[in-house]
Amino acid sequence: MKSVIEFCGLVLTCLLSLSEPTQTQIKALTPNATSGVYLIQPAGLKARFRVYCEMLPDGGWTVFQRRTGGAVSFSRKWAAYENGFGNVASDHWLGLKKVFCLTKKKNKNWIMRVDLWDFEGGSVHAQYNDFRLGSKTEEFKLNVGGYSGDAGDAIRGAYPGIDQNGYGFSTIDRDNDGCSPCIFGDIAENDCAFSEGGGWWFSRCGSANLNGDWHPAGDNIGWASGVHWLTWKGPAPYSAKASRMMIKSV
Ligand SMILES: [Ca+2]
Repeated sequence: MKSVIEFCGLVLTCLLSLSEPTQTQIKALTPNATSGVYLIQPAGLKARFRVYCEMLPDGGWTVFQRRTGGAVSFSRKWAAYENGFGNVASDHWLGLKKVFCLTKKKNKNWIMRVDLWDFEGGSVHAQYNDFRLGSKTEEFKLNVGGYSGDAGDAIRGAYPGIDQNGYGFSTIDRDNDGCSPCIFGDIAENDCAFSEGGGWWFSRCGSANLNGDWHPAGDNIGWASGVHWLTWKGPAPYSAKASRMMIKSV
C-alpha cells in the first residue's frame, strides 16, 4: 500500500519500513514516528532507497553520513562515494547521487546539520541553511548558506582562504580540490584526498573532513587524516569519536 506523505522532512511515497513492515502506516502517518531505517521514494523519482530517519523534536532528518567506529572504511574511490556504502542503520555514506536527488528541487530549501562527539563525553553541532549539492556534471559541488551552532564553521575554515563552499567533491581518483599545488611549509600538496583521506569537498584543503580515517581513543590527535572539524578543537587535529550529517527540508 502506498501513501504520499511528508516524512523525514521529505515529500515522499512511503513504501514500507524495513524493520517493522506492519508498523508502516502507523509510523508514516503519526507525528511521533520513531527513528529508524525507511525505504523511501522521493516524489518525482523512480528510484527507491533506504535512509535512516532521525526523528528529533525539531522534525525528521534524513541522515547521509554516520561514523561511530572503524568497522566501515571510508577510504574509498569516486564510484563508492557517488553511489554510497556501508549500512544505513549504522556507519555509512548515503551517496552523492541520492543527496543530489533529494536536494535538487529549486523550490525547496534544505538545512544540513553536522553532529560531532568527542572521546571525553562532549558533543557539538553545526547547522547550515540553503544546503544543496550540484549535479554530477558539477562534481556534486557543495552549496551551503548561513552557519549556526557551537562547532564553528569549519566548512568556511579556521583561517581565511580555505573556504570549501562551492567546491566539487574529490576522492583519491578524482581531484576537484583547490590545490595545484598548495604549499604547506616545505610540502607541495596537489591532491588533498591523498593526505586527508576519504572523499570530501576539499579546497586548499580546508578545515572540515568527516570522511577521513577513524582513530580510536587515546590515539586520535595529530593525524593528517581523521574525522576532522578543525574549528572545534585544535590546534593539533582532533579526530572525533563519532559524526553524523543529515538534512531536512524547510
Ligand atoms: Ca588538486
